[in-house]
Amino acid sequence: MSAVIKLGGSLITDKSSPRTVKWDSLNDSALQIYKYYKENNAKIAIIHGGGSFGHYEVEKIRKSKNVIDPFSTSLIQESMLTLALAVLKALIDVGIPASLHPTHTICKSNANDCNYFSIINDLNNGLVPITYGDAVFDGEGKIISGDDLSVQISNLINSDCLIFATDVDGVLDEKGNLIREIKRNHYINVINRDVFDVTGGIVNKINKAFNSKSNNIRIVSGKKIYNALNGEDVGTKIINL
Ligand code: IP8
Repeated sequence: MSAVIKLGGSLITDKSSPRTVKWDSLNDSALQIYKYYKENNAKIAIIHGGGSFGHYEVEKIRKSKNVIDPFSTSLIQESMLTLALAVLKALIDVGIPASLHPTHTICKSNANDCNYFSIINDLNNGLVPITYGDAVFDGEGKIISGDDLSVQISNLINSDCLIFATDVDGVLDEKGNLIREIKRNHYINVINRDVFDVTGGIVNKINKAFNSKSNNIRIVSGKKIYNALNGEDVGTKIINL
């Protein structure tokens, strides 16, 4: 079994407070991933988002300078590496052999322009690679979203599932009810809650998810990661046919 799991920034950080990790959610996610990993001897890649680290930093920079220059790129990278170390620690603490691959060390300008060799190599050798949404400087500062990285990695390894874990039950309609499945080209009205999400929020996430070839693509609550990995009908299923 192989799985790609994106831990959303809203799940693992407190978006109302700069640079704040939600340790309870992060530790709980780590435990669920460990359980699945152990039971299935699964190949798992973990990607995480920016939350109150990266997104906060980008917003701050955009308000004051309007461009992401080399120094700003460095500040964003530092904030994301700090969050990545927290994720690494949480995974190691529950017994997952996690290895960290900072995106700016493997990607040039976008998620299609990365060298995923070290991630694939770790996966093939029983480690659980982590990477994350990040900033790179390629003539100008650019933000690479963890959603794009997740889709790319899921396609590269032909993962059985691609799970986007968030702090809500899945994709919610305007009344706050869970949408159980979303098909390509079907018009939906969703709640877009994200006040600061420089990479586009839920609608963008759904559109990106359609690019994965996986058979089990879901946007789920962080409390249901284990269930989603086991193929249970939880959260919102993205039907990519
Ligand atoms: O939260 C964005 O990653 P995402 C990363 O996965 C930064 O879209 C640096 C804002």
